[in-house]
Amino acid sequence: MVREITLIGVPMDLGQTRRGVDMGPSAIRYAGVIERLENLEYEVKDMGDIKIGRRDSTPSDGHDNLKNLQEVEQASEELARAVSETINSKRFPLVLGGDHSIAIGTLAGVAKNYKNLGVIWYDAHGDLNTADTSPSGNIHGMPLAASLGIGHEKLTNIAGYAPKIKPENVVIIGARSLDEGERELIKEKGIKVFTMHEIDRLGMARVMEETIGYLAGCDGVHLSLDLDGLDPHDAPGVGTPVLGGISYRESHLAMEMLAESEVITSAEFVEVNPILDERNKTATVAVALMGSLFGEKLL
Ligand code: HAR
Ligand code: MN
Ligand code: MN
Ligand code: MN
Repeated sequence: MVREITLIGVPMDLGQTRRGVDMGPSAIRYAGVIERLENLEYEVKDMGDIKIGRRDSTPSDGHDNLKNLQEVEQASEELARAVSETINSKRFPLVLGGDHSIAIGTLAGVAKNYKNLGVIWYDAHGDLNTADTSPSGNIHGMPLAASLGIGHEKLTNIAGYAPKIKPENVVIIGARSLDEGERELIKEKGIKVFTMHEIDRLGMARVMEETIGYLAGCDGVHLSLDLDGLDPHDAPGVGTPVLGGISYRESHLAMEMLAESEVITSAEFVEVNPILDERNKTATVAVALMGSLFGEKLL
């Protein structure tokens, strides 16, 4: 693992309608992310936050089912530049959200630096909607589709190229709330998904072994961890909680196995909403998982 980490905060809340997720980066910093990583002997630089536009500041100009499209597009371009510059300077980009729409910009910045990027999408949701299939018009339900080159050109073409990733290089872990259009896309593209059913049945150790094996041909692997992948008992501070999720312990095991395999080359932790949280529990969980991802050991 690269020993130099750059933190990039993205106080984005325009990819969905609940307020408060823009405070996610602050909550994660407050939960001690820098100290946690420095204790593991990483050199950590916090580049601060990407600038986010105002909610509803531009008319929808006909994109009826893509809320705040213009502002999401602008922030994604800026984030893509920051992430790519980080990788160019041989540092590990650790992106702090913000709602999951930020993955569009993160992946735009990451993928241009790899020939065959793998992605682990740790989430209750598939985030595979487009304006045509989305039940909400919320762009945080669309970033995986956009990164695959599916959806509105303003979202698929961030940083001037598309697609960012190939369907055969994606593994979704923790899915338990998929919309009809997402299920169809998963089948059509043959995307690898470990739903909660497989996690219950196989156990997290086997799921992670299979995930790491499945992505073995990739020259980099991005971890996109949506805190709502965890069970709401363990991570209550999220905008779209879904019962029956991955436990805190299973998530630690997953991060520890990723650390051991040394496959992860970039990461983002998203959807932390301190307004909906219980005493910053979800940000604290996020930081604890980062600890395991970056090699913290119990003994
Ligand atoms: N699938 C629903 C939609 O597209 C809900 C998406 C919820 N999104 C997130 N991202 N929190 O995973 O509107
Ligand atoms: Mn337009
Ligand atoms: Mn998500
Ligand atoms: Mn989610």
